[in-house]
Amino acid sequence: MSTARPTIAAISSGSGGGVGIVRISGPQAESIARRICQPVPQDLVSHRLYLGHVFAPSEAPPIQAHEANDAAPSPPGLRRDPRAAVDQVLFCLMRGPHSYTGEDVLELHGHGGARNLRRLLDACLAAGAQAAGPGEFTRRAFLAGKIDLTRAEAVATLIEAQSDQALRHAQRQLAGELGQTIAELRRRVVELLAEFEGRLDFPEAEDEDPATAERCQRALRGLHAQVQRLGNSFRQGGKAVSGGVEIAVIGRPNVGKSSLINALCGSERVLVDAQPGTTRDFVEVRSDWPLSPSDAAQPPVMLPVVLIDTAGQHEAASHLEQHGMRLARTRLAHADLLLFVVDGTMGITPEDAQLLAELPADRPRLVLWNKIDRKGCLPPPEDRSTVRCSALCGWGLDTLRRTVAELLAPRLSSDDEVLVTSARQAALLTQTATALSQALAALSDQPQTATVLVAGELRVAAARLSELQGDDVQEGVLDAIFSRFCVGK
Ligand SMILES: Nc1nc2c(ncn2[C@@H]2O[C@H](COP(=O)(O)OP(=O)(O)OP(=O)(O)O)[C@@H](O)[C@H]2O)c(=O)[nH]1
Ligand SMILES: [Mg+2]
Repeated sequence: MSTARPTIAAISSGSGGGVGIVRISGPQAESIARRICQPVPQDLVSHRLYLGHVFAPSEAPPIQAHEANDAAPSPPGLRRDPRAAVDQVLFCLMRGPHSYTGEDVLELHGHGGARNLRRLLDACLAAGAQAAGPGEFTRRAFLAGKIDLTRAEAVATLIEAQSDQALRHAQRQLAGELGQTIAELRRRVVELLAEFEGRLDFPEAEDEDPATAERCQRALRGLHAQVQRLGNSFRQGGKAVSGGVEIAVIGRPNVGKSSLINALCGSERVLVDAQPGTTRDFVEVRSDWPLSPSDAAQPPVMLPVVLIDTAGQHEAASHLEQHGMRLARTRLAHADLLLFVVDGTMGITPEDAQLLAELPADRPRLVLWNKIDRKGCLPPPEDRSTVRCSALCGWGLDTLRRTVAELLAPRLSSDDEVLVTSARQAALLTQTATALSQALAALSDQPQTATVLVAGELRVAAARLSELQGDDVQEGVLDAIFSRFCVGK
């Protein structure tokens, strides 16, 4: 009995466009082609485009059961009327393993348009295919060993890319750069592990040569530093590159936080009112900021940002406001940059000073001296971290954008480095770094007796790196990763 996976089908092209693609993958791909496409030559050549018509299988002349190996040619002389066709298509069969999924893959290139593509897909489903789930083609490519998990994740990053920089990083991951770095790190961990396990097997032969201990320590230190740097690259740039820079706008009620967000987006996205306490929930607004001046020859480089409007922070808050303030504080703990808004007519009040002191110290921040259009606005302190602006009149916003870009420049100019762009990868690298640092600590404390401990930690480190590549990874983890994908990818 065959244990082959079902044949799956989905619309694989995005919305719009003159041409759309329906993709079918699995053992029945060829027999489905023979059931619904006409004409299909008997000696159908792999990876070659053919012109033909697709018919719903119910309109097909009688055809035998469509098991994997009974790909019968369409009977000659029984040509169907093209006027009854679903669509005229170019179709291509890519026989496994030389295909995206490693299985037989059939692609139907039909006319674009959601309705037409849906009918093409229906013909495939009626001919025996099952509707594919999100990311199921890429999941099959991973399970067939065509790509490792870092490359599968790069496919999702590529599709979600909001900037040229994100696209470049995704392409590099897709080419296997991160996978190769991880494989090399794992090779070095396993090499060290073999050395320590050898000592476990032959304790009498334990090498107490101080030069050997020093060499192992040096190797561990080097590995730890590299893993840590790679793990940190997510916070320092990968997150910004893949999802956009998160900027939290905070301050007391009524200082103009929501007005500033609207001014920066150029449209009314959040509520503004003269009454304090207007914003209760945090609100996320996506926007694209030009990073470089545009000229006629070249479009500007755009930085995708997520502006986060938050509830005004103040002492005498109602129960509901306090809830909003708590939510705001939780959200700003994950932001890449903090914009603290001050009402320039009041200057830095004692409450402002306290709020400023309570902000996470490790996050870049700017103070926005707002409402400078108003009479009696106080002079701001003369420092580079204060920007004067008027959300109402739009003054100072270009300076603000420029200053933000300068502050984030170190994170955004890391085109040459391999970056980690998923939280899963970053978490596994952090766990690897922890295991390596514990191995290092054990080796430094008791160089003669640490063998068991060091071997144990190295085993953990090797396992985490394997997980990163996708070995021994649990179904649930795969489900979570591929649920990010769209259907058809
Ligand atoms: N003159 C002047 N008024 C401003 C400026 N920015 C905001 N305002 C006004 O200040 C009031 C409060 O603005 P909001 O943007 O709602 O302030 P907020 O900080 O979001 O307030 P909460 O949501 O209540 O915390 C509104 O009446 C705005 O029109 C500015 O630059 N100049
Ligand atoms: Mg507000």
